[in-house]
Amino acid sequence: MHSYNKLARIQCVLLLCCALTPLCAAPVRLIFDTDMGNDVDDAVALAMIHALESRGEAKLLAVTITKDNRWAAPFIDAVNTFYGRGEIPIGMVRAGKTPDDANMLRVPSERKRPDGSFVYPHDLLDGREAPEAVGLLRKVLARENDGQLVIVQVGFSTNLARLLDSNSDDASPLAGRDLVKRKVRLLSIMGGAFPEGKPEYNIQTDIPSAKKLFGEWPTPIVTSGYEVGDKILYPAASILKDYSYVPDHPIAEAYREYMKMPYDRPMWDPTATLYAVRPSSFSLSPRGVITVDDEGRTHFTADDKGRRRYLKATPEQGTAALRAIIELASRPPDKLPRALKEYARPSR
Ligand SMILES: [Ca+2]
Repeated sequence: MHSYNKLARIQCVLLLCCALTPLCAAPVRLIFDTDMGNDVDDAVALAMIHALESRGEAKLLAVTITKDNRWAAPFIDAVNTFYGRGEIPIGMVRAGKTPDDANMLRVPSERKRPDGSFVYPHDLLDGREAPEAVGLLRKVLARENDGQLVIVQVGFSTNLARLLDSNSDDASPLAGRDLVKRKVRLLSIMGGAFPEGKPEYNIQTDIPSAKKLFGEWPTPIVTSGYEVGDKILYPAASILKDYSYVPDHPIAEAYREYMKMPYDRPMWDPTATLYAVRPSSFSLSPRGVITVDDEGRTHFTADDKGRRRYLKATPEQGTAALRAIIELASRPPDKLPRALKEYARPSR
């Protein structure tokens, strides 16, 4: 009896420690769905996820892409490899939106050393060789424990709307909607404008998919509207100094390729990413319903039974979020890739 009490006491103390220490919490199991290449904040968000995984706060299970350009997948594979996680599966949209080329994807993916090796090693050389995104989503969902998965969607709703409509397959006997209902705890989106505003890019680019997502997604959605990230500006100065721990950094290079430096870019996608893992970083609207109109505007109606909310940030929360985004995105990998060490030279 005595030893049983002692054990119970130890368990109690451990539980209390876990409740008080974020590091003790189980990592948030994530899928990152992105239109990588249309803006550079997706790249910052992916770097953040790697840092969150290194800190034990998150586990990146897969990346799925809604920008239908062949360089998106190689770039993401190069970033994942840089952070020591080149094995993370990458799924690609088929017949998707915005196929146009982007220097921030192509230049770092293609660039080679004088000896012919990639500056940023990767083995996925063309997005057309990557598995189709919805099939990959179904596989990953099917393997997860019920009610735990979090999906971060920072591009269009193409992949996730198709997931809802997907049929049973080898991965799971459940249809898409039922699979999502069983496995996904939260969908954290960057999209829309709240409480009202102009049509926002992620919504406007694939309006039918966004309508379906907000209307039919069977578990809670929290979305970070345009206005939240628009006030959180990543400083060009950080790109110039915080990434020089290696001579070549895929995130800094993508940033330089996206627009003429120096520029401070709004961090729309990183807000949805940060919320997914550290929800106390922001405030939330009341519960409600979100609809999307034919022009791509989002409309929120408060409703106690609703399962949609939008993010809100006080100026203090915005400042703290920016600090967290910079710290996370510029955190070095746990282990620098060998190729980078071999070529390491004094920082330029
Ligand atoms: Ca994006």
